[in-house]
Amino acid sequence: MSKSIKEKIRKKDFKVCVIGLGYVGFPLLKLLLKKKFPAIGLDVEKEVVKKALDKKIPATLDAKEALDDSDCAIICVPTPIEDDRRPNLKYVKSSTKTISKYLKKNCLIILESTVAPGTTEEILLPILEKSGLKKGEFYLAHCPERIDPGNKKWDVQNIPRVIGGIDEKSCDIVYNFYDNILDADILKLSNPKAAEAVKIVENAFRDINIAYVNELAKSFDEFGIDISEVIKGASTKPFAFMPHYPGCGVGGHCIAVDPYYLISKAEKTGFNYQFLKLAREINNSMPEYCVKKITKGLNKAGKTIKGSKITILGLSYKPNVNDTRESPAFKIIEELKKWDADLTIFDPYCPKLSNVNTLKDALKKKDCIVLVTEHKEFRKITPKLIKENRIKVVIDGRNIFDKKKIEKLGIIYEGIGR
Ligand code: SAJ
Repeated sequence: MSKSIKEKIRKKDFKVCVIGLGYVGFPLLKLLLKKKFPAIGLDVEKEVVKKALDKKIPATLDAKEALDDSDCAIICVPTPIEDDRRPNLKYVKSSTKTISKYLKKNCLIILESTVAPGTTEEILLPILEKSGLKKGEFYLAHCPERIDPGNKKWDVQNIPRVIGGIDEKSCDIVYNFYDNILDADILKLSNPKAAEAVKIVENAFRDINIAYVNELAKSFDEFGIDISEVIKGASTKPFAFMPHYPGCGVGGHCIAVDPYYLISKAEKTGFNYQFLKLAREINNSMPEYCVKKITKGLNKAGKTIKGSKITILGLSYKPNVNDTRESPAFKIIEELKKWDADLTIFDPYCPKLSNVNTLKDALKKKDCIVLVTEHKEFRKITPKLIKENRIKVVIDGRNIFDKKKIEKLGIIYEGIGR
């Protein structure tokens, strides 16, 4: 049977439904269509489906239309964390229940959303078996997404992937499927848990490394060491060092979220991830640390937060995108508001959340500017421009400005670790 499925895949006589048309599902759907698969997108948001249809991309709100005659369903829905930082699987569960209604023998079900190890076998498989089909009568695997929003070099087609199937046939057929759409290496792992763990381990690795330099930055502020030059120096080592950079916080729906999947999974078994938790604690402390630097900088100018005109530059969690999920900017703003700050907010990628819409207005007649997101537009802010606007204090939340030149103009500069 798997031979004929592989034949169907090879001939592109293989209908694929992509569930969830966000930053993961939409590029995947476009790639499937580019590779001439009869593919269709399924989403619950009218706007999302309309956007796809406006671009002549087949999409629907109707599960029957999307799934009834599909040979494969790929789940690319969000897996956020709750306020108590526990994983929220409601979208994964509801998508799987929908698939289960239309599940037929020999269908492929692939979970790409990031989940805790064990989710595919412990949550998805039982829901799919409610269809009446049993394990072995359909194919189920986890293939974690690795989309990096804004990355020009690595995209859905060329990013290497890993696959873990609930059985060997599932792994083999899903491997064959991806091999027909990707131009990238694909590694087969022994089970879904390993594949689920890969994604979280790679992102927790990044979180830990960022926490490492964030803690160093706090200490270097005490010691009068410029962490930027230390990282630059350490990066001259041609092996065994991987630079990460301190900042006013770690945002986004990957790095700031994924470690909690492992942490909450481990709590069920009584294991305590001290290291992961400490990294999250340090990174979550950075917005408050940034506010401390704002206070310090203003005090040096004989001012306090209350009564000072402060501009927040950037709301997105990372440069040159308009994604504000888990962004440290909001924690910084919340903290400053507690001190009655007179705030101007400017993010060129988030006009609706800004209260000015030009850099000129963001800088005009301000006492202090706080760089939170290193958008390319903010790299135009030269020491000369800062001086011309008679700004007294610069808080460099991403250490991108020229400290020496700014201080030479008699302007107070506070970075994160410099
Ligand atoms: N950040 C730091 N210091 C650093 C790097 C990042 O403070 O050295 C902060 C950023 O400002 C941001 C947050 O961490 O607030 C996350 O930044 P990110 O560059 O990791 O961006 P993400 O969240 O989009 O991460 C994605 C991830 N991709 C996937 O999960 C598929 C991650 O695995 C990638 O490593 C990352 O992109 C990347 O390298 O761009």
